[in-house]
Amino acid sequence: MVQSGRPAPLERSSRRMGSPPVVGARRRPYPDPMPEAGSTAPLRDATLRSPTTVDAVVDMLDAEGYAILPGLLDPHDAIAIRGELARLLDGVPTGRNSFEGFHTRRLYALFGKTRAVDDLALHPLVLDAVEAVLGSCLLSAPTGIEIGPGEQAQVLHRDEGIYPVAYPHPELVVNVMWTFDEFTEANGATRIVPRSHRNAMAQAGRDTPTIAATMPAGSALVYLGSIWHGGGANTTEQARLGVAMEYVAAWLRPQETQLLVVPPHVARGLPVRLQELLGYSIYPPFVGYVDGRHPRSVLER
Ligand SMILES: O=C(O)CCC(=O)C(=O)O
Repeated sequence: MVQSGRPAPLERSSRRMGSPPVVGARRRPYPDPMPEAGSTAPLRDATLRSPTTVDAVVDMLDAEGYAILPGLLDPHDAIAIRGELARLLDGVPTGRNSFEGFHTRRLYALFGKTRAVDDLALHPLVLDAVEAVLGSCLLSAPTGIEIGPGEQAQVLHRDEGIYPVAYPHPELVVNVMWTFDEFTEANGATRIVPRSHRNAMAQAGRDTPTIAATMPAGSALVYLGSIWHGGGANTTEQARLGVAMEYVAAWLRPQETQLLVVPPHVARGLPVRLQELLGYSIYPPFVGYVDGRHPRSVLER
């Protein structure tokens, strides 16, 4: 343990932490640019049907910036999770600004409110793909997002845009939108600007062509934090429910402070890997220590 000065490297991670990200390292030249305003070039279908592999997901993220994994959840599980999210959303107000969405309800602090989404965060295919891109990662902003009828399209943005890290840089953020309704063009499926991660200087605006990430309930849309995207407009009479499970490279600060969302007395009972993703972990050699010790020691008190 720490004797004096800086703490010694801290062991006891269930995984090798700090492994280098691979997407930047293996990015190949790719002929198709991001679609510009007025472009009529056909867009590639980024859907990967089951069974698929981590490599296939990572290759699709590298090429297009996103991948759609339809029907990843057992339909009964998806219905049960949907029911729990609906219960939690009862009484939640709509957004405070156009980014949150004046007709959209958001469930923040998800892991402090329910255990229904623990398995989503730990889904082996998805988490392995996320880690292949980011290396060690943390949960950053897991949020239930219910886009209600009448919502306008959200402004296109990059999730990594909140971090003042100069380009070029490795991928900082990967987001996973889990769907609990069918996502359609009409009900506000997430809009994506394919391949926009390949042009650091790209700016997307109202005229930039987007695709709608359409998929059935129980699917996952995995997308890089460097891809331009936004929630779609909902022109239907029904709300569209998803959970955005956002991960960030473990050397950056998560958007929402998960260590406060999930205090030690709650974290103590969770799977070790989930504890680590919530911040009870070390980025080598010692980023994240508590009183000179591994943060998990707090759970053992
Ligand atoms: O709800 C969606 O489809 C995407 C929302 C989003 O990108 C955001 O709120 O940052």
